[in-house]
Amino acid sequence: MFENLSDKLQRVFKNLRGEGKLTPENMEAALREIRVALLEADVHFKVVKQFLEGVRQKAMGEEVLTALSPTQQVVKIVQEELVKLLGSHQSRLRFANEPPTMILIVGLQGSGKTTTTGKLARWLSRNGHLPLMVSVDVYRPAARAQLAVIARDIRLPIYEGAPEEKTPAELAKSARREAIQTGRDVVLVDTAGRLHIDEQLMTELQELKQLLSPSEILFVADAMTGQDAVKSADEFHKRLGITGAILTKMDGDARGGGALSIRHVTGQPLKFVGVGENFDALEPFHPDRVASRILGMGDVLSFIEKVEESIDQKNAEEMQRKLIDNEFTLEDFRDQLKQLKKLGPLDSILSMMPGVGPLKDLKNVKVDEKEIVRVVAIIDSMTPKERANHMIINGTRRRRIARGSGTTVQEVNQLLKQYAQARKMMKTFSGGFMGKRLGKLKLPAFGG
Ligand SMILES: Nc1nc2c(ncn2[C@@H]2O[C@H](COP(=O)(O)OP(=O)(O)OP(=O)(O)O)[C@@H](O)[C@H]2O)c(=O)[nH]1
Ligand SMILES: [Mg+2]
Repeated sequence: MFENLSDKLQRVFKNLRGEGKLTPENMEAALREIRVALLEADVHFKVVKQFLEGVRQKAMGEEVLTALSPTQQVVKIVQEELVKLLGSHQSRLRFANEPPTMILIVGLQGSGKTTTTGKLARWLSRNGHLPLMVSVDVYRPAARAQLAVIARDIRLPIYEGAPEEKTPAELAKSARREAIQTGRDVVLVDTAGRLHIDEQLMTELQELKQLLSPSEILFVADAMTGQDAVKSADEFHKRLGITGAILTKMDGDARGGGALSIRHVTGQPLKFVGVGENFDALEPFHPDRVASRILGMGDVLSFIEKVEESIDQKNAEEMQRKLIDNEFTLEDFRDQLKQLKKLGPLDSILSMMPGVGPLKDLKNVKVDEKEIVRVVAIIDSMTPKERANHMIINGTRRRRIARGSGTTVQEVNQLLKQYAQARKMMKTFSGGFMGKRLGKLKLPAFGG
C-alpha cells in the first residue's frame, strides 16, 4: 500500500540530497515534485493545495537545525504535515456508557462491510469485548448467510433473526435485546450496500440511526476506488453523519491517496484499515506510522527526535567551529563517537534512517558497534597531550597505547589514519555535523 506515493516522495528527497542548504529555490522545487507525487497518488487537489501550503509555511518558519541535513528537515516537515492531514492521534472506538454499544457498519456495495464486521468482531473480542454480530441486509438472502458463515469461522456469536423479522429495524432491535440478555457489550450491525447512494438506502440508515443511537457509524470504503470512495464518504457524512471510516483492501495496489483525503474531506478520522481477506487483517489506524510508511523512510520522526534529544546544539556548533579551524582533536573525535553510541544500537538507528527502509539487503548491513568501543578505548589510552596533538604519537607511543587499550599497533595506526582522514574530509563539509559523522561511518544514504 502507498507504494507509488512512497516511491515518488523518495525520489523527491533523493534529489534534495546533496544540497548543502535549504533555500527558497530548492524548497520550491521540492514542493513542486511533492505536489505531482500527491496528485498522482490520487489525493484530492484541494487537499494537496492545503497540504503544500502547510509545508511551505513550516519550512520558512523552521529554525535551521545544524544536526539535520536539508533533506531531513524537509522530510520532518512533510512527515509532520502528513500526520496532521491523517489525524494527529490514533482514534479509538467510542463505546456507550451503558452497554451494549451499537456500531453501524455502512458503505457502498462490495466495499467490504461484511468482511470488516467479522474482522472487527474478532478484534473486539481480542481486546476484551464481547461482540455480537447481526446482518440487517434483508435484500439479499445470501448476505445474511455470508455473515453467519463468517461468525462460525471466527467462532463469535451472531443474531440470525426470527422468520417474522423482515425489516432492518426489527432485526437490529432484536439483536440489541439479545445482546442485553446474553451479556454481549458491543453489537456490530452490518448493513446492506448499494451500487450508488440512493434515497431508499439513506432513509433506511437514518431510521436505524434514530432507532439505535449508535456510538459509531463507520463508513467502510474500498481503497481501490480512490476518489470515488472519498466522494461517497463525503455524501454519507452529509446525509448520515459518520463518526469514522475504515479503509479496506489497502493490501492491494491502491494508490493510497484516498486515505489522505477521507479524513480531510469529512473531518472524521480513519479508525482502521483492512489489509487482507483474512479475519486478522485489520489494523488500528496510526497516523504517524502510516505517514512514515507513505514516506517509505522508516520511522524518520523518532530518529530525528532522538538526534535532537541527544545532541547538544551548542556542542555541535562548537565542534563545527573546531573542524573549520582545524582544531578537531582526537578527544573530540572520541566524544563524538560516544555521542553517536548514545543514540542507541546502531542497527536500530539504521532501520529508522531515511533511505534505508526500502533496502532489500538491510539484513546484511552490519554496523560494528565493537569498532566504536575499540576506538574509544584506544583514545582513552592516550595522554591528554597526545589527544590534543596526534602528530606527537610516534612508534614508541603507539606501542604503549596499543598495550594500554588491549589492541594492536596496526589498530592504533589504522585509527590515527582514519582520524587524519576524517579531519581532512570533515573540514571540507559545512552544514549538518551529525549527518556528516554518520556518513563517515559509512552508514548508507544519510543526508549529504
Ligand atoms: N484483499 C482484501 N480484500 C478484502 C478486504 N476487505 C474485504 N475484501 C474482499 O472484498 C470483497 C467484498 O467484501 P464484502 O465484505 O462482502 O463487501 P460488502 O461491503 O459486505 O458487500 P455488499 O454486502 O455486497 O455490499 C470480498 O471478496 C472480501 O474478501 C481487504 O481488506 N483486503
Ligand atoms: Mg455485505
